[in-house]
Amino acid sequence: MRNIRVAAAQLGPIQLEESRVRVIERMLDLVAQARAAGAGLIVFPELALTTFFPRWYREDVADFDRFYETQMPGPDTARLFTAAREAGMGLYLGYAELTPEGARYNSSVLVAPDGTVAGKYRKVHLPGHADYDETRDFQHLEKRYFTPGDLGFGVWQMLGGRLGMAICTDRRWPETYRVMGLKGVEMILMGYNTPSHNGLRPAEGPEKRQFHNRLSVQAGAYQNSTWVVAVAKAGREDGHHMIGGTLIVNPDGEIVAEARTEADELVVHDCDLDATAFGKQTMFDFARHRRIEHYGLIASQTGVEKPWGPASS
Ligand code: CDT
Repeated sequence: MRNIRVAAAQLGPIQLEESRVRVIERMLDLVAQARAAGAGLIVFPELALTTFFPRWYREDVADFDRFYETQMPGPDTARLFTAAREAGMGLYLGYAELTPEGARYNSSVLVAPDGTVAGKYRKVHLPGHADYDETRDFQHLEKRYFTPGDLGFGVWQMLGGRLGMAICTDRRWPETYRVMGLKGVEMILMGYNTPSHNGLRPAEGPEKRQFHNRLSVQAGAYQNSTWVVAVAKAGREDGHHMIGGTLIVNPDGEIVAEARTEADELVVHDCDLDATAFGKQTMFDFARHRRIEHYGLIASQTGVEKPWGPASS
C-alpha cells in the first residue's frame, strides 16, 4: 500500500478588492487544518491567490499586473511554502504567472514536502475569448490574459508515486489525461474556477455544470486508472457565481469524497496509489490494447473535417 492522505483545499470566493495577504491567511488556515488531519499533500484551486480576474475586461492587460506572480515562491507565497514544509506536506498551487520576458500563463506548481518546486505546469487549453464580447452575460477572457502553456503535461515522482497536473478546462479533454496516462500517472491534481452559468446559453445552469464536472473527472480517472483530485474556487465573486463540488475520484472512476459547501473547506481522503495497478494491468493496459495506427488524427487535426468533403456536407 502506498498511501497519500490528500487534503483537497476548496476556496470560497475571493472578491476583486480582496488582498493577496488576506487570501494567503485563509490558505494558511487550511494548511493548518490539513496538518491536523495528518495530510501528506494539500491541493489548492486554479488562480488560488486572486479573484477569477479573466471575467473582467481591461483594454491594457498590464492593468491587472497585480494579479500575476513574478516569482514562485514570492514574498507573499513564501509563507505558504514554509507552512507546508513545516507540516511535511506536498503542495499544489494554481496562480497567474508573469515571466521576465513578459509572457503570461495560467500556471500551477507542485511543491515537494521539503519546500522545493518539483514540477511546473502551464494551462494548455484556454477557454473563452480574447476580445470583449457584448453577446455574453459576462466575460471569460482567458485567451486575452494568458498564452497557451508551453510545457506539455508533465508527470513527476513525488511522495512515492507519479503525480501530474492540469488546470480547470483541461479536465474536459480526454487528451489531457491520456498523455499523462501514457507516462504512468497515478494521481492527477487540478484546480478549477467554473462559472455556474454559461454566459451564452443560460439554459446550461449549475446542475448541468456540476454534472459535467463529475462526468469529466470520473471518466478521466477510470479510463487511465488514476486518482484525480479536482479542487474548486467556489461561490459568488463580485456577483458572479461559480460551482463548488471539489472531488476526489479513485482509479475506478468513483467519487470517494466531495465538498458540501461553497466556502473554504477541506476534503480529506486516503488515496492508495497501488489501487491504480489493477486497471493499468487489465482493461487499460495501454501496451496491449491501444491501436495507435487509428489515432493519428488526434495529434494532427484540431477542428472537424468531414471525411466526405464540403461538397456533400
Ligand atoms: N477556468 C476555466 O477554465 N473555466 C472553464 C469555463 C469556461 S466557460 C467559457 C471550465 O471549463 O470550467
